[in-house]
Amino acid sequence: MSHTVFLINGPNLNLLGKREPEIYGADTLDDVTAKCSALAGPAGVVIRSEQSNHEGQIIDWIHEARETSVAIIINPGAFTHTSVAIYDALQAYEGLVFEVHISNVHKREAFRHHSYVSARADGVLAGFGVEGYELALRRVISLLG
Ligand code: CA2
Repeated sequence: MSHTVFLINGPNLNLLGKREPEIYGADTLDDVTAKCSALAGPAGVVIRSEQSNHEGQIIDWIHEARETSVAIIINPGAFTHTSVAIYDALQAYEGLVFEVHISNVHKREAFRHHSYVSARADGVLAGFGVEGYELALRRVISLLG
């Protein structure tokens, strides 16, 4: 039986690979999804990948994941640092949660140092570029056994 892992990206990450490559690299979100799907396939995992600039949409996807997905890999973008609502939605989700940040948020402005999501996440990756998504997925696959 195949497992679904829900890859959720938050605001402005639709610009990945199109702006600020010195911070976020040259890969687009489609490239990230393709790389994760290539890694997932042989492990019997299916990737569902979505991006939204809207907090409520992200919350709706987290609720949907309660019924459909064994794990969530989430880069909540700037909502990381502001959203109690995304934290609450993740608290109601029982599967694995991995938080990914492309940049090392701890090396950046102080307002990026706190994450509401980290208090729920099973693991946090920051500063591994877009490879962080694949590293999180490797961990999910390993934990699924
Ligand atoms: O490092 C990360 O992945 C962040 O989650 C990215 C967010 C930022 O607010 C967080 O503090 C750290 C910003 C996403 C913006 O994405 C862009 C990608 C390419 C070009 C412009 C913006």
